[in-house]
Amino acid sequence: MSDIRNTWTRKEIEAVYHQPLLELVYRAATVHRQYHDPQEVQVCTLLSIKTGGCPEDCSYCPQAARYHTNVKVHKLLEVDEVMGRAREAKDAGSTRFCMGAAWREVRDNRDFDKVLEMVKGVNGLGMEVCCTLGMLTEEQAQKLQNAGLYAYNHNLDTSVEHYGEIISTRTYDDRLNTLENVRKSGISVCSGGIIGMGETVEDRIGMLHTLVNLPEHPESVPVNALVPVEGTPLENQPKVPVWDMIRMIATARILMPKAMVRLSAGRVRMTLEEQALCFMAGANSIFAGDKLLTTPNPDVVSDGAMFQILNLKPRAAFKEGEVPVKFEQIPTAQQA
Ligand code: SAM
Ligand code: DTB
Ligand code: SF4
Repeated sequence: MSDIRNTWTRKEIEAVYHQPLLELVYRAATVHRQYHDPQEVQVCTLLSIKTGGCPEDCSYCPQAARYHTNVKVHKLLEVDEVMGRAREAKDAGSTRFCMGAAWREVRDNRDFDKVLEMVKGVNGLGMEVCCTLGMLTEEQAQKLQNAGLYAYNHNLDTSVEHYGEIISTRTYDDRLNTLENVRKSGISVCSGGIIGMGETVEDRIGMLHTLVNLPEHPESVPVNALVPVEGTPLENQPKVPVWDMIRMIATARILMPKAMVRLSAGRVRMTLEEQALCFMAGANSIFAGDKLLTTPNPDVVSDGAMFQILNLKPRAAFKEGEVPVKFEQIPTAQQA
């Protein structure tokens, strides 16, 4: 078995990343087979529960109020509507449901109480429930955990060195602090980043270096390719070569063997063959449905065809193993 450690040096990571491409994919595929069933890919669904009007200045993001994008702003959705969407996602084969809010941070108010209700409800459906709501305190993380939250997504996005070029309204340490609060509460950690934002290869390696050397590896690592959105400062960024995406996925797989490595934003611009190489390199999750949070994503029919052609099967919920499975302990709406 390949070793699991959090003592990786930058030099070691560079050596992994810069191997001849096919050698890198072969090694990642080998590690992948030691820890996962290579035919399984988890199908997840995203829902933007509060869209746009965000006070932050993340330069990739269509939801920042200061940029003029075509995003349709809406306040927090009602619990019933979210439950309907979660049931649809479950019926369509998703096992993880991730709710995103365009907030800088969670505030202790009625909206947060509603989100706690949503978490309880979706958990009661037997899905892995994930949230991405911005910064969190330890107490808020604990409340989410008590409500049945399985995972919390909070991306590092890029390296500490490049971070200031992308976001000025909060710091890298703020991000790490939120991840620590999530970890302390016993919620599974989901953290990754975006490539294609004008970063160097060293920045990509730097981000992986920070992730792998956290006290514990994140259980989930989304790798996003920037979706350039008109009106944002990064609207004219050139598309990243798929080979960069493959190198990122393969390196993340080798560094964090047990993690779910998620082929996240950017699939709309990838062919089936390109996505197949990402799965070969160790990606084992996709977001399904024609919308991510606000931007387009491949439709379920083409993803269904992709699963058939590649003989992939959707992965069941709660297979990470090390995180306590809570949903069975919580009465569902019918039992309560
Ligand atoms: N407001 C919360 C936050 O920033 O943590 C949660 C929502 S935010 C949209 C979640 C993540 O989506 C970001 O951290 C970023 O990694 C990713 N993201 C946002 N816009 C993107 C884009 N245009 N292309 C790729 N990924 C993007
Ligand atoms: C992540 O890393 N990627 C997802 C999820 N975490 C929340 C979000 C991608 C968003 C892409 C831009 C949009 O659709 O607004
Ligand atoms: Fe706001 Fe999150 Fe978008 Fe940043 S990424 S502008 S915090 S919604």
